[in-house]
Amino acid sequence: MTPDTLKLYHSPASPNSRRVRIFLAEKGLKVPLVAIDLGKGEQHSQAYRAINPRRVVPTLVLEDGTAIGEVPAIMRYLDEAFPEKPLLGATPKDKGLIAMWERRAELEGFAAVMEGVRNKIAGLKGRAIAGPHDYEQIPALVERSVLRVKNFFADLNERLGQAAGVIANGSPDRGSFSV
Ligand SMILES: N[C@@H](CCC(=O)N[C@@H](CS)C(=O)NCC(=O)O)C(=O)O
Repeated sequence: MTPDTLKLYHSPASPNSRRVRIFLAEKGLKVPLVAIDLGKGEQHSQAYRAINPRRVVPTLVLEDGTAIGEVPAIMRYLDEAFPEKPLLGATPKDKGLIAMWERRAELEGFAAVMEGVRNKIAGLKGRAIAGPHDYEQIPALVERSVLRVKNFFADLNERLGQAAGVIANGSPDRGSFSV
């Protein structure tokens, strides 16, 4: 199997799609891209729903038609299918540490930003949560989201300071570099 037999359904402006495009670039993989226009609501079309009933991007489609949604799942598939340059860890310890930092960054940083954006911008009225169901915005969540993001960056800075120490001490540990 080669990367050109895969297809990544994505949107150029979507942060979740971007995570996968960055991952592909870091691994040096060229996967054919199919753009879904979220502004025009293409994610809700019958054609796209047949690929991903959750109506979100990104989706990775394999040669046999299997569709994998959810960014961490797509990254996991790519890292295991093309193991030459593992980005998610090569040993059980590294895999565990990287999964831990990845999940923290997603839950505490990425989700916090998304909560603020989706509850604020006019274009997402009635669509406060991506997916097959419509949810009204809750403006009060925006202020809390700003605080969550601030705290996330402060915590991240502290972590990066510790990781810099690990690098300086000459004991490289890939898990320490995953955020
Ligand atoms: N949990 C999903 C989230 C995917 C998601 O929220 N994608 C957004 C773009 S960043 C989307 O497709 N939004 C469509 C919409 O808002 O209707 C993942 O990890 O892939």
